Amino acid sequence: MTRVAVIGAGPSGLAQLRAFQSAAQKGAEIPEIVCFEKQSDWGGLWNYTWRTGLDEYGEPVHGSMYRYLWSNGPKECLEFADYSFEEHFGKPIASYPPRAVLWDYIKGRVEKANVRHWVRFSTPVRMVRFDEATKKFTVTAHNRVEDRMYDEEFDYVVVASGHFSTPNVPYFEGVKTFNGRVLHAHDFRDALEFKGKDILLVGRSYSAEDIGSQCWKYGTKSVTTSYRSKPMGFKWPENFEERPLLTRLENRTAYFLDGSSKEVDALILCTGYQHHFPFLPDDLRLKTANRLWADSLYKGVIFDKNPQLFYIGMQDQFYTFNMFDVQAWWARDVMMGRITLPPEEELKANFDMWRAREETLEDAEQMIWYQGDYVKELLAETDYPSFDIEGTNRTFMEWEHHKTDNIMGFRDHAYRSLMTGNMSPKHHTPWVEALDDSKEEYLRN
Ligand code: FAD
Ligand code: NA7
Repeated sequence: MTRVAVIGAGPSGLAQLRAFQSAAQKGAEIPEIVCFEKQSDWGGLWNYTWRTGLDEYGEPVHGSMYRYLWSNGPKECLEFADYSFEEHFGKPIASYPPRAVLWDYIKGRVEKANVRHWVRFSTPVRMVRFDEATKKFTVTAHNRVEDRMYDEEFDYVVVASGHFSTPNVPYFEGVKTFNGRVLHAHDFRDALEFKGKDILLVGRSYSAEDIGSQCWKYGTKSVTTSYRSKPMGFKWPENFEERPLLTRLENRTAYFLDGSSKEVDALILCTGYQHHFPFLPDDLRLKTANRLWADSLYKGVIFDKNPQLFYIGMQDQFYTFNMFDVQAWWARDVMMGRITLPPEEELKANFDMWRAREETLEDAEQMIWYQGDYVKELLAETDYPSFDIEGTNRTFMEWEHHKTDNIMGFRDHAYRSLMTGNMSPKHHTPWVEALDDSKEEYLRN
């Protein structure tokens, strides 16, 4: 029997499980699926952990999410086409759910699909090898509960281990002797730690924007963000400012490229993440920067050096859950022989076309249409339930405009579901006043 290994049970890995289960549900014969998950529960980053550094087994902690995290984009843009929010919660809900609410939603679909028995929890994959003669993979996994390592053979491997977990940590002069707290966004957990403090964040992307906004919301004295390329440019509140790049630190003073300086209590490096696959040898390992068209992936999914190896969710993301779904459905259909791969020249030409267009992208709007078009291309080749991608793009545009209008208020808006056509209600409390991020509080009528 054909065997498929899925590495990771976050949104991408779970999309792969649901893709196979949905084929089985329609009567198809599917391969045997084994999903290896290093954490003790599923949901990937959405499964919050209080731990930082190493976990209870000495494994690097996967989680980069923090308390009080609310979706940074409208839920209408990530909704599963085969499992709506309304189906899960039994009513329409507001558009920017906190982490716990989204985790519940992700779990709901795979609980309904009854695929938990496919997952081996607390089992990190240690190594994957490919044998050119037999065309099979050997996966070495470590059952941490029994502290036992073992090998198993597979015909296909799907890497869905995420790429927002291993921090990119640049060095700044004087950081060794800085008299305040230094951490990377990966280790940020509770904004209340910084209440009443002056904090400095390096970076200008989602983490800097969101951790800065959140610390501000929970009572930080001042937020300074420092950019390398250009400022974020939002209309920040009074005690929130953007400065050029940090050049050095001395005691508690931070110096910036424009010659200015500021006393700060903490330095939070919001400097992004590395694609990091310590369990993959040179011939199977994806090496790419965080970009919309990742290196080495035909159709954004198949590894160019081995057509039996798939990567889900490895691109930089506007689209998330429903893009992972479309990728997983597409990968499934290749594995099940429903899609015949075109000759390599054609795959390469397709890759070059997407890469060339990626290099022309100038702003978020163009990037959103680009990723939407990519999702459309894959969607057309699978039986994933079709959904309104242009409508999704337009919702993303509204989101961008709402952020530009009011960065601390964009989460108070509501949008129409592209899956059910129903308008979402406005949340009962403005985001800046909503300090309780529990599921119960969010879903309260
Ligand atoms: P992950 O969620 O990272 O899951 C990967 C899984 O693989 C994990 O469970 C991990 O334990 C497992 N794993 C890793 N290595 C191994 C191994 N060797 N063996 C076995 N298992 C392994 N997206 C949104 O749509 N909206 C948001 O608001 C949003 N906010 C975000 C906030 C933060 C701070 C971060 C970091 C990301 C955010 N994202 C958001 C993007 C996020 O990448 C996706 O939502 C989603 O979690 C990606 O799913 P994934 O399955 O690809 O990766
Ligand atoms: P991103 O989106 O990869 O952004 C990384 C940021 O870090 C970006 O602004 C970079 O600056 C900046 N960076 C990287 N290296 C440096 C150095 N050496 N000096 C200064 N600045 C640097 O990561 P995020 O963590 O913000 O977001 C990841 C995901 O988490 C995202 O999908 C969200 O949904 C949540 P640049 O812009 O290149 O000038």
